[in-house]
Amino acid sequence: MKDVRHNWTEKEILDIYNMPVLELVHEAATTHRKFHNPSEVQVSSLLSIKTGSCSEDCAYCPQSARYATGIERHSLLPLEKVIESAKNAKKSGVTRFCMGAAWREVKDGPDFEKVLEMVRAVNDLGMEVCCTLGMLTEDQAKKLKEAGLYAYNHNVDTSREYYEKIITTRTYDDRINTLKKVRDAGITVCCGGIIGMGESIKDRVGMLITLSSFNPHPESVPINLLIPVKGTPLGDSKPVSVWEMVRMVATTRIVMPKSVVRLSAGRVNLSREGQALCFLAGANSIFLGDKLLTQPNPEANEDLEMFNILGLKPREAFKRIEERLQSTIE
Ligand code: SAM
Ligand code: DTB
Ligand code: SF4
Repeated sequence: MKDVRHNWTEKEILDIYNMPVLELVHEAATTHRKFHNPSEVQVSSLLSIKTGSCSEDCAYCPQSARYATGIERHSLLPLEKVIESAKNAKKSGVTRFCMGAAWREVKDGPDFEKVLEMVRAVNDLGMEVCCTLGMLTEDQAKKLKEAGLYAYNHNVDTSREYYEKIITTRTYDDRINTLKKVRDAGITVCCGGIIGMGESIKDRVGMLITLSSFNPHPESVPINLLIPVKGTPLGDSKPVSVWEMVRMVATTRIVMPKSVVRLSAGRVNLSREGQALCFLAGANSIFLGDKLLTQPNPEANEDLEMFNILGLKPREAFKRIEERLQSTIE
């Protein structure tokens, strides 16, 4: 059977997700070793370049203007602050720098011009530059590419069916259209979602059907564990068990064998042992640094210590899948 498939069925993915968990981890670890160097982890860091006051109603998000979450809001950061933050990240071994803005969509004008400058500046530091700015037009995607943007993050978040329970101010198809524009502009795609929002296992599988139907698959797939933030509609959500995170990561690895699977938000609520199982099950990217966009992440020192214990090492920048495959074979 072909290694990379775009026609996974619900039954096939459900059967994988529901395997006895150790069998599942073994299968995912085997797939992982076929396509990736299992001791390499891609290390990214996040900077919120514009925080809060977002017009959207995403039920999980502390940055929506509709919920009182007490986060510190700010308009677009000055270029120097961004460069300083990227330089610091580079010093701690980070190879991908991701800039996030709490926008529904990008608007042409001075702010977008400033973002283009930021992209150029971070690219000049020799880092992979990623942005997550909301919806884009074709022209904006092209301009970001020309400025040196390497990846664009735009998540489908959940299944098509569950999506409308979480977000009403834009549609699943709006998201997919932006992702198409990103792909057509020649930017790599970073697209995943969240578990722990009250969705069913079928919804998790539905999200994986959407993601794996993209051809090519997204180069990165972030799996976020919901951080329940007080003031948001999902602030009182029950925590999901670590086994569900392990199952989700493992299933993602099997269904999209060549993609980088990122353990994204929510690592503060996972033990080291829990994260180790996720790495075994095919996760091969994290965010380093004590803050995500607005919410806490483990301290960088603790993560570097975890890497030491687990024998993991940060992967160098711009290493594409073909080169990684080569280094796995060597
Ligand atoms: N405004 C842009 C957008 O929506 O695409 C970019 C920023 S948005 C914060 C990026 C992603 O962060 C969301 O799609 C969601 O998957 C994730 N996220 C936001 N809040 C979260 C939370 N409380 N827990 C886990 N993931 C979260
Ligand atoms: C993604 O999937 N997770 C990151 C990144 N893409 C931009 C964001 C996580 C945000 C967690 C909530 C916060 O810090 O505000
Ligand atoms: Fe706005 Fe993005 Fe948060 Fe939704 S996820 S409220 S679009 S910042």
